[in-house]
Amino acid sequence: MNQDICKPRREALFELMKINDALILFAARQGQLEKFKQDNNFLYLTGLDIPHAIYLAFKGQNAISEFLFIEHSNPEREVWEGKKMGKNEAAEISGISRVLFLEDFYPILSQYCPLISHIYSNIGVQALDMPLSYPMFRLIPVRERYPQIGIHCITELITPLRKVKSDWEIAQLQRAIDVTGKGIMDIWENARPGMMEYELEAMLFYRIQRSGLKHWGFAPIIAAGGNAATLHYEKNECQIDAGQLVLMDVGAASLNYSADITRCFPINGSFSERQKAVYNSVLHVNKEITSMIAPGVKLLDLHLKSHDLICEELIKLGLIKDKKDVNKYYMHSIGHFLGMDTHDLGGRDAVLEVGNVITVEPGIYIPEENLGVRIEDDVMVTSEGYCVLSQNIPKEIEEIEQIVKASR
Ligand SMILES: [Mn+2]
Repeated sequence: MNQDICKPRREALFELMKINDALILFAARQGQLEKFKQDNNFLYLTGLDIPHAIYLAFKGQNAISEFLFIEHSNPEREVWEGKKMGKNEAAEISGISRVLFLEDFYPILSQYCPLISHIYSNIGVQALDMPLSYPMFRLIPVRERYPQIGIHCITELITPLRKVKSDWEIAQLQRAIDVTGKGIMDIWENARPGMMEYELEAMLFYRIQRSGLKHWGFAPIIAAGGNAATLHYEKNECQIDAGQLVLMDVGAASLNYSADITRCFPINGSFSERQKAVYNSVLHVNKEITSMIAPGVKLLDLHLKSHDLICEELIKLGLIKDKKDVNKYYMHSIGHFLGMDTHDLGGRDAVLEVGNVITVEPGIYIPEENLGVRIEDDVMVTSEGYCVLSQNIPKEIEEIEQIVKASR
């Protein structure tokens, strides 16, 4: 990411701000012996993948003032942590010309505080029974000394920008999706009955890193048999028995842009008749809902329709008789916005617009039959309707069986 991408984003955000509003974004912190993952809003606006930095912008009467505060390098810490990014490089990547060190943050902020009406920051959700987020902790002195300043979470302000993806962002998502698809097919070819769920996870992660991506988009779910009926099963620790259907809800990330794909396959290469019936019910709903996607359609209406369609399928499958029992076998919503956050900004009441990317993920979960099926695609809203970004990842029973069997 560089300033050609993130500078126009900042300019668009300034347009949404009022005079005397300020932005303060804190980079993620680097924990000891932890893999670093940047804060998504900070990365979106600055393009910088470095810990501890702070971005400050103030919208004055006639001009915007922007500052970036970064860590000092010091020779002792360099032995442990390596070289830090310098001021010139940070300015070059972000397009923010005034780069200072972190100790200047409060002195500079103090100069602006008497003028500021509202601060938008990545403080996250604040609740009495939750610890303060790090950004909120850093803003406590402001709240105490300048109680007239409103401090707000940046989410609402930035959502209209982040939910419409640029071509560059679509390219990141497409890369993450394609690599995830290759990893899923690696698993179809190499998984065998008797393997552990985490061995399949390893095959996919090998594909992700071999393909030049570094991270998962979210904790992968590899769930065999009845484990698939636990919606957020993340243990991936069970042995896979012959005859089981394996559900994989997985996604690689490309520069924090996350894929989110679910596919199911039979470990021994053939779906049983019952697995086929349930699978085809879910596949039917997946296709029907996808075909409804177009600008102007409400995400909530897609969900309500999926509810009706799954209801019909559950009756056909002999699982329910009464409409009101759908929630017993389908208990989540049809999808969500997708982007830097796997469950991206956008909201459930959203009306779809060109450039949105959402997931379509109907499912049927039958714990009493040790069976759960979900089929999830990532879909971009276009002016003509939609484009399934995950269309190259097979989902027809015959295609999946063929790939699994060909390797045996
Ligand atoms: Mn999802």
